[in-house]
Amino acid sequence: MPQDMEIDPEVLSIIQRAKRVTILTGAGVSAESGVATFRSYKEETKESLWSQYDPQKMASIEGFLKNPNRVWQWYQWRRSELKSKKPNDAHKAIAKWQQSKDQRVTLITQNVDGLHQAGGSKDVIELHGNIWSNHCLQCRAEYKGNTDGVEDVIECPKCGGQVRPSVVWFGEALPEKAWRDAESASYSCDVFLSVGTSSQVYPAAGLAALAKSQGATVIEVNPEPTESSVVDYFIVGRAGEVLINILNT
Ligand code: BV8
Ligand code: ZN
Repeated sequence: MPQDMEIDPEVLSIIQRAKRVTILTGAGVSAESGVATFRSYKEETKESLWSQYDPQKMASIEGFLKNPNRVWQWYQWRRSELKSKKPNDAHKAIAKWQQSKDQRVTLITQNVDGLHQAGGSKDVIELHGNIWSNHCLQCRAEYKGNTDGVEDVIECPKCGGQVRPSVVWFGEALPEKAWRDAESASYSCDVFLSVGTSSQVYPAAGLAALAKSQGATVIEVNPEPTESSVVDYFIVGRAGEVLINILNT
């Protein structure tokens, strides 16, 4: 879909008339930076030995307790893959949009890659944590040591517990403040923009319905529209070109 793609003028005016816009992003926003999405994980990692592992099993407390070193090494591999990734047009467009004087734009992300911040975004609500931070499983103290090249699970200097990545694993509760901020931003928006997410992981996937229940217009940006029943308008396209178009029109 070329840069000069046409977004339905009616949808465009709804977005531009909005005073409060809440954006929820998923792995699709980082796809244009070359970061594997969860859905395309198998396809995009088929070269690596990690393709045989199910992300949902690896990203779980059960997975970590069963084989801490393997899960730690999986995150070290993902970090090494991410190191060379740069923020793309979608990240930069959202960061610019957040500077808008006449619209309050709140950014909620499911991504743990930190590319929104690298793209210039401030106040990013990270629902599922951040892969560049670590903390102790036992005493929850943040671990600030350098973990580059460390292949085995690190022992917490405070309590001897196991150090783990500060991401939210399946079956774990989301960070309280982040969830509260995400809920209130969804409750209090005119437009809820769901960008690059398959809307299958909860409770994040429930935020659009929250917004709709408060009268917001729900708009989805995705080259493969989801079947989500709460979406009012589907903008079928890639995040980078769609967001640049929204901003430039
Ligand atoms: C919890 C961090 C309870 C880790 C992640 C209700 C119903 C069913 C199940 C549940 C439910 N409630 C809870 C559950 C269980 C579970 C869940 O939702 N399971 C799903 C799979 C059915 N949820 C949980 O376990 C949550 N915790 O419920 O705890 C609790 C409560 C209180 C007290 C104690 C416990 C925790 C969920 C968070 C898990 N952690 N990540 C890590 O990264 O290692 S989730 C992870 O996967 C990501 O963060 C993200 O959320 C998700 C992947 O989804 P997407 O981002 O949408 O990516 P995906 O690949 O699926 O899709 C990409 C999309 O982009 C596609 O649509 C594609 O078309 C599009 N795309 C591609 N290219 C582009 C593009 N779009 C635009 N532009 C492009 N260029
Ligand atoms: Zn500890």
